[in-house]
Amino acid sequence: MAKLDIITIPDPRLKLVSEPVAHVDDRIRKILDDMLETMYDAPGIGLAAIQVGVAERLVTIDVSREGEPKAPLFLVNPEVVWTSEETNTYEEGCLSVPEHYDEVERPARCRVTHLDRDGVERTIEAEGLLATCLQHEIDHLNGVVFIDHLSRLKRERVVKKFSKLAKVRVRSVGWRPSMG
Ligand code: GNR
Ligand code: NI
Repeated sequence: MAKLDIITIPDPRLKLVSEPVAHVDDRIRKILDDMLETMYDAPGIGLAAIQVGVAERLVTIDVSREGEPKAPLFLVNPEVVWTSEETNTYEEGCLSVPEHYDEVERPARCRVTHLDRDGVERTIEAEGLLATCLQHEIDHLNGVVFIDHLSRLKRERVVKKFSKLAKVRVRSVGWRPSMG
């Protein structure tokens, strides 16, 4: 297993629509295992492959609480096939928007079909945090980040802050002692 680097906004790769996976093989299982390790290390409760720069429809999730047994989920080609009329508002965060949290309203319950780590077709009926997390991750596969659900004013503020941070990072990486 290997820990991967997580990309952050405004990296344009986060806007890509990820490609469906044709076959769940060892290459896919290796990416999923590396994603899970990266997610646990971050730590986060979910991760979409595009967050580690891989534009394929792969997601890992574990919403088990501290002290409880780990409950990793591996989802290949996940698809939301039903959502409830009733909605829920959660304070969401994202590993690609570090340390920014905001309320997002989404359907409270959803049904998601996917292939598991062995390529077997599965259906998940979810509510609560799992329902929110599934929708957050599937959004990533479609190039949508949770800040896209905020008002334009809020979103532009967040993007501006992270754009400035990215420039500071580029400047310090580019710095050489000989440059004075
Ligand atoms: O770790 C995460 N926490 C979280 C909290 C509320 C709603 C969604 C999430 S997902 C996030 C990890 C992440 O960025 N996944 O894409
Ligand atoms: Ni996210």
